Amino acid sequence: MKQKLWYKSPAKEWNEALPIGNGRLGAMVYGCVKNENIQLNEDSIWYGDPIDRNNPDALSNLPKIRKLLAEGRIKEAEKLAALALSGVPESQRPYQTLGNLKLNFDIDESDIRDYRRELDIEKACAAVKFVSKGVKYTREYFASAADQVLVVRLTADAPGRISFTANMRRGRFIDNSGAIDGKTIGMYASCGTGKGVSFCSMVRAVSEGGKVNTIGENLIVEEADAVILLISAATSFYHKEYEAHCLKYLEGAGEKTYAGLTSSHIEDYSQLYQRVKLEIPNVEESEEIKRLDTAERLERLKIGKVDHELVCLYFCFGRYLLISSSRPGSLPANLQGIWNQDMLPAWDSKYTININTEMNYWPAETCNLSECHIPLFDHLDRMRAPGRRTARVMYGCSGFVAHHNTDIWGDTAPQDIYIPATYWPMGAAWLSLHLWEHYEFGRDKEFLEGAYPIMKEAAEFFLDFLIEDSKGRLVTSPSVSPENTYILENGEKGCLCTGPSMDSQILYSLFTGCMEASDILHTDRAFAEKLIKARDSLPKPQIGRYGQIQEWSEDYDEEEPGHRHISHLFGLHPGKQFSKRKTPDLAAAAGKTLERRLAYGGGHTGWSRAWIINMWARLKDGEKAYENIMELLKKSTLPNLFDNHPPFQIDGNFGGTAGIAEMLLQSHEGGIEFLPALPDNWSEGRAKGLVARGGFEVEMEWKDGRLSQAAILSHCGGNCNIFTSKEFKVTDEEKKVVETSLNGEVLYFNTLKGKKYYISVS
Ligand code: FUC
Repeated sequence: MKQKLWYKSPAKEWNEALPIGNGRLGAMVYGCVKNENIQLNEDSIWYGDPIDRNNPDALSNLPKIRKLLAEGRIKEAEKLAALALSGVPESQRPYQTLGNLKLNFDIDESDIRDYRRELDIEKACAAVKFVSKGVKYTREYFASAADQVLVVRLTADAPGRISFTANMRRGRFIDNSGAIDGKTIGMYASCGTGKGVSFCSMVRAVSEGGKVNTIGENLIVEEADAVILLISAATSFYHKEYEAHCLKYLEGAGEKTYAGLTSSHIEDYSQLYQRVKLEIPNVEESEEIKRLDTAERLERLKIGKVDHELVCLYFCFGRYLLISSSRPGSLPANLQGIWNQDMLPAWDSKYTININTEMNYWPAETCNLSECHIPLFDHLDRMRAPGRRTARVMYGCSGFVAHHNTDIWGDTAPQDIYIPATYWPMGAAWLSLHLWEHYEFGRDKEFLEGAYPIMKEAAEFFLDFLIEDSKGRLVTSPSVSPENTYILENGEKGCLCTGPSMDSQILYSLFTGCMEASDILHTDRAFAEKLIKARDSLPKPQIGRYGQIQEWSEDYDEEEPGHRHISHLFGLHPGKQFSKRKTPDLAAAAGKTLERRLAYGGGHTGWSRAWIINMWARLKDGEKAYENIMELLKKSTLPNLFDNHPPFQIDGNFGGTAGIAEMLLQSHEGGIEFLPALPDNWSEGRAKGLVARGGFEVEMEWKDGRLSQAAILSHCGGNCNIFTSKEFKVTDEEKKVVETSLNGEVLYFNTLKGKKYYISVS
């Protein structure tokens, strides 16, 4: 199957439009014949200034809240927390649309034939083709990271047929718009006062033949043979002289031919995209299926038809979206990546860091896009100064802390006044684990040297913040188990609590990561000793009365047993505290937990379903992982393959892609495991470029549900461990047999940096 999303008609609404992006700039292409709409985004266009929202009354009330919790006076504790811990004001800043580029074509719509709209994810290029009155029109759209512009090329196979008026729209939220020069229009806006972001966006027409001029705020092209539109945007977030930058992008791109723009774009994009391939062929290759467009294929899958190729396309689309929304130097992918048409989007299209932002980055390492992970680290660094202040002002602690959301300014104070979510102090700790993940996959010591101080600072907060509970355990207080509610034996309900399981599991991972990092860097022994002690005193995972992993420190019932958050299985995924090999009892309890959540309707949002796929994969249950991929596609996927929370939220795309990778390759238990959760009906296939911890890039083929051959490219050298019950023969690039040893179920051999090793299965 070609790696294309394609459709037989223009998008009727935003959820059908096609996303393009270069990390910073994004667009949704509708593909309308006469009145084309290109909705634009720039990742730093957010409303409002950075503000210090730390509640000045937090610290003095903290002991009271803790005491009330310890005494079981939940409602009183929650009431006081809402008053004393909530941010002032309660909300961070929203991400906003840049606006829309409207192209009104002088074209007869009455006789359109052969319409096709597509997004080629191998080239990161959208296209619209149709015939009107015998003339064939082609429109191409891409977002170039190489040239920092959006490019639209309009052609026809007869001369003088391209005539249109272009203008930019942003409702009432605009300061100024008009001509910049005879072939360029611009729009200026400011998103708040003081230190808030100001920006401008410009559109230039470069035509072959015909005439280009401007009238008012309109760019007018008449009877051209072909036109290139260059669209740029720049903001004060990135550049003080943003207007000059906006123009500079246009000038730079304008010096290139279309072929030059295209080739630098494709070269840059391919360098990331082409690293990974996944093929799982459909057993029945029917002609009928090839005639179906992407939306029709999705509908066909919804009625229970098998379509492995569509699953592969979905997987690749997740990688496409990450490359398009998160590039070194850009902001991290937010709740909608970069694609948002609203001024006040759902959940502000911010960074929700009690699952969603982390999920966005689950495919980064395993799916060979480690560079795309970098914006998250930059942002975490941005959160440090505000997080230190929050730690000190709210809790009187050292280190840095964040709650369940952050925004463009790295705001760390609590968001909303919503007890199930707001007062959760684990955001920075969880995000810091991504630094450690990045190191584990890439083994870049220099990176770790820069990352360790951030991990350490996140851990330091908890050495101060943790308190001893009545059983002598070190627990977080106050906190919540995102975003569930527990029921006490007397029927009272609550959210605020001490020591929810997720917190201890995150801290277990963070402390372990810090200790290992300090070992690798030969630094900070004394601090590591403190962490060992603290880690030993954290509550251990407990199995509750349903055989499940306990969500709270007591075996409470949940108000919503099918809740979308499955926070207490953090230790299964993305953590590695529970595993079938090392902690079979906890793994079995994790399975029970999932079954119970699902029996009560869990997985009802896209991201929740995606998490479940990853969890079943970690439990090596290919069938259940596959069932949940089907549910994700059937219930939570829009016609343009965007994940549907609802509304559109990109985490499910990224979590789904990561889940598919997790079914095919795992490496979190100290070795590589090929095909750990292969469902029966993926009996044959091929995957190239997935990455295992230790810097091993893997190529593999399987037949009849079993690995048939594999190759491992060692990026860092060192020992390669493989879990296997089979005899593997390993040869090097010169076809020489490599000496291997077997230790229980682990086969290991030494690798040299940059060398490839071939595995044949007997
Ligand atoms: C969390 C989730 C919601 C949603 C929001 C952005 O609060 O519980 O489902 O994903 O983040």
